Order: sequence, then structure tokens, then C-alpha cells
Amino acid sequence: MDEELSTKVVELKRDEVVELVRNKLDRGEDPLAILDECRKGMTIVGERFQAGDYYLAELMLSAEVFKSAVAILDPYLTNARSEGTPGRIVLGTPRGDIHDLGKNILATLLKAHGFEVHDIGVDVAPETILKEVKEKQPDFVGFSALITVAFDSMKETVDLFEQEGIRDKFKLMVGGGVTNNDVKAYIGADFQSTDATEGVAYCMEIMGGR
Ligand code: B12
Repeated sequence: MDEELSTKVVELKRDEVVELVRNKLDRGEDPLAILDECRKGMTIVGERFQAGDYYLAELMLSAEVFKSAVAILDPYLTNARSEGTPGRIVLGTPRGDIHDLGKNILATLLKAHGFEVHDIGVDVAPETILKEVKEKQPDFVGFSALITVAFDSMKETVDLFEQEGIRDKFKLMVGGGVTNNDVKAYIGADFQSTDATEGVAYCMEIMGGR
């Protein structure tokens, strides 16, 4: 596999990342595949941070590099519109977590597929999520979680849904780098993925089946 782009992301070379992304688009490469290469770079940045080789400054810079790549890819992702039965989703990053790059990508892709997306932001308290869900009555609720402290706040939110008797009114999705099947089971989600396109496919399938 061509690792030049992910390597440049890891090296935090913004200009070179931008140039590579443009070149790849010009060559007709799939924007989603390009995005995935950038994301792989971000995973390695995270590993370096964990190992103490990168500091918070590098982590912050990596987010800026990634955003520059997404800014170029965004119109291509939005144009990837396909036929689907639209649904409504309330999407947010739960309390304790401020990561939003992945959430924003999922929001872009869902909108491109005709979904009504209510992005309620980052570090959102369980009570606020509950309020939004009661108000918007969505078909889906999506949590994007990148750090482990988010697990308990998601669980707290789901407990609130249950107390209010609304948990069965929508499908609950969870995604983001640190999520897996255990997290899915812990919060009682219906679907989990670390790939935004799989999230979109799930929403399309559910809406199509209705
Ligand atoms: C960039 C980054 C930051 C940036 C975030 C900028 C921003 N605007 O988001 C900044 C610098 C702010 C940051 C801060 C911190 N970070 Co940080 N960060 C990262 C890093 C390197 C990349 C994350 C990222 O954006 N990846 C790219 C996106 C596109 O990927 P993604 O989010 O996984 O999303 C994809 C899929 O998962 C999916 N998806 C996402 N959400 C959803 C939702 C649904 C429903 C579905 C279906 C799919 C889906 O769609 C996307 C595309 O496919 C990760 C490393 C990693 N392995 O992820 C660490 C990482 C997440 N950070 C970490 C840490 C520790 C921190 C800090 C605590 C550091 C500190 N000491 O202050 C703070 C936390 C602050 C807080 N309270 O949240 C740890 C978390 C460890 C843990 N297990 O808890 C990580 C894993 C690094 C590491 N290995 O140590 N960080």
C-alpha cells in the first residue's frame, strides 16, 4: 500500500499533505480511501504520543494537518451523494471528550446521503443529549468517543434514556478510535464501528428496512 500520505501526516508536513491529497484527487483516487490514509497517519501520531515521542503540541498540530486535508476532500465527500431514504440523527461527542474530527466526517457523509444531522458538538452532558433527543425525536443517536472517560458518560446518558422510557425509540450507534464490541455491550448500543462509511451503510440499511 502507498504509505506516503500517512507518513507525511505523521511527520506533520501540512503543505506536503495538502499537495499529495490534491494530486491523488487529480488522479481520480477515491476520496474515502484518501481520507482513510490520513486517518491511519493520525493513529500513528496517537501511538507516538502514547509512547512519549510526541507531545500535546504535536497532537494539536496533527489535528490542523488533518483538518487541512479534510477541507480539500470535503466537497468530494459531499458530492458522493447516493440514493437513500433520509433519516434523522442526533450526533455528538459525550461529556469529557473534545475530539471531533471523526464526528465531523460522519456528519458530512450522512448529510451527503440525505440524512438530517443534528450535530450537538463536543463534551456534551448526558442531560443535554437527553433534551436534544426528546426534542428532535431522531431515528439514530450517534456517540463519537475517542477517550476512555467518555465510556461512563455515554453509559450515564443511556441510563437516562432508559429512565425516561425512550431507549427503544431510536438506534444507538457508537464509534471513534477507542470503541470496540466491549464498549458497544457496556453502553448497550445497537451498532459500533471505527469507520464512518460503515456507520452510513448501517443507517441506510435500517432506513431501507423500514
Ligand atoms: C488529534 C487528536 C487530538 C486533538 C483533537 C482535535 C480535534 N478537534 O478533534 C487534541 C490535541 C485536541 C487532542 C486532545 C487530547 N487527546 Co487526543 N488524539 C488525537 C489523535 C492523534 C487523532 C484523533 C483523530 O481525530 N483521528 C482521526 C479521526 C478521523 O478518526 P476517528 O475519530 O477514529 O474517526 C473515524 C472513525 O472512528 C469513525 N467515527 C468517529 N466517530 C464515530 C461515531 C459513529 C457513530 C460512527 C459509526 C463512526 C465514527 O469515523 C471516522 C472516519 O472513519 C488520537 C489518536 C487516535 N488513535 O485516534 C489521540 C487520542 C484519542 N488522544 C488521546 C489523549 C490522551 C488526549 C488528551 C487527554 C491529551 C492531553 N494530555 O491533554 C486530550 C483529551 C482532551 C479531551 N478531554 O478530550 C488518547 C486517548 C487515550 C484513551 N484511551 O483515552 C489518544 C488515543 C492518543 C493516544 N494513543 O494516547 N487529541
